[in-house]
Amino acid sequence: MRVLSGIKPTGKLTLGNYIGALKNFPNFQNEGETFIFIADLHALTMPIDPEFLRENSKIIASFYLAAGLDPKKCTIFRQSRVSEHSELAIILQNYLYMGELSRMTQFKEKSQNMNQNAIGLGLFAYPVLMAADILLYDSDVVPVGEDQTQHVELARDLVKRFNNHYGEILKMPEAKIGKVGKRIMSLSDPSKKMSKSDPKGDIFLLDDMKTIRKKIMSAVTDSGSEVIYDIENKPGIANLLTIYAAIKNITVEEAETTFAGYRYGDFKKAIADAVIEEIEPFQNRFYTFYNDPQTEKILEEGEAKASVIARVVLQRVQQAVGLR
Ligand code: ATP
Ligand code: LTN
Repeated sequence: MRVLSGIKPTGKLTLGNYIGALKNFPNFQNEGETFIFIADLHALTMPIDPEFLRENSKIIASFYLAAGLDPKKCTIFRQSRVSEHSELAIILQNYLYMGELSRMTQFKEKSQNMNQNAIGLGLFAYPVLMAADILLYDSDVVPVGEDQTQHVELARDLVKRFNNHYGEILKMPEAKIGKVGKRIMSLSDPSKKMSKSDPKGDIFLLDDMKTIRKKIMSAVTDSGSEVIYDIENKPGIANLLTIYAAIKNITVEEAETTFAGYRYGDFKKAIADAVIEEIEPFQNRFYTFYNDPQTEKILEEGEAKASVIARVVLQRVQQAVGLR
């Protein structure tokens, strides 16, 4: 079994990224051949400062290692350094259609406030490159948060279309979403996804513990007093219960039972304790890898390894379409 996923170095990673993606990645490396990359080409789809992009790529690599990814068991690399990603994307762009790309939620959300005459082609074609990322490794499983499943579905449509035309060339991938915490909401507005491009109300993974506690204690809840899991009427409380359940690897029902009869203040304090207990040692591991020159070597080795595997699939596709 092949597993592949990535995170784009667009902003400061949040607790949502940790729960929805980072925390789950290491579980896969014992089950199959795992490829985890830094989606730096995808980061260029929105305006980004070059220095920040470079720095953030290094930060994400260190997060991967801190989360427990082991370079002996898993290939970790920068997308842009494995040029096969770009080469395959250029071919695959011909098998996804403008109609379907324009219906992607992420595209609609990211482009709605932009000058409609200045939307980059890369943002529009984002799912093409993402399909190339996935298909380049004959991936079976793609662990992602809920917001990315639409892109994986599109990659699946592409496989059907392509294979119908050329025979069994591309492998059919499947998205894998964590049971708990597939969509962590913003602490300041629980109707919105916690996102790294939204500076308000999010817990960033490199926030100091005092800030994390403060953000959780001031999370938006409601005027009631019962700690129950009710997404419709108590989205703030439901979100905090989800965060707790995901961190403790329990179900939201179990979390609900744990906090039955708690007052909001005590409840929030317990959530803050749990988040800090998880994130503090994670941060310490992060800084160790961040300051270790070996981290760059790990990426370079990963890139060499990834390229060997990617080249095989790329050549298979080139052959199928008549480029070889
Ligand atoms: P941006 O705000 O720049 O679009 P993002 O915070 O959504 O970024 P991505 O790089 O798109 O982050 O996501 C990395 C991974 O984290 C993806 O698998 C995504 O599904 C997951 N993820 C992101 N936000 C959340 C969230 N709030 N809850 C759960 N998973 C999330
Ligand atoms: N779009 C993803 C990042 C990403 C990805 C991928 C995830 C780029 N290519 C391939 C899984 C598989 C995101 O926003 N997290």
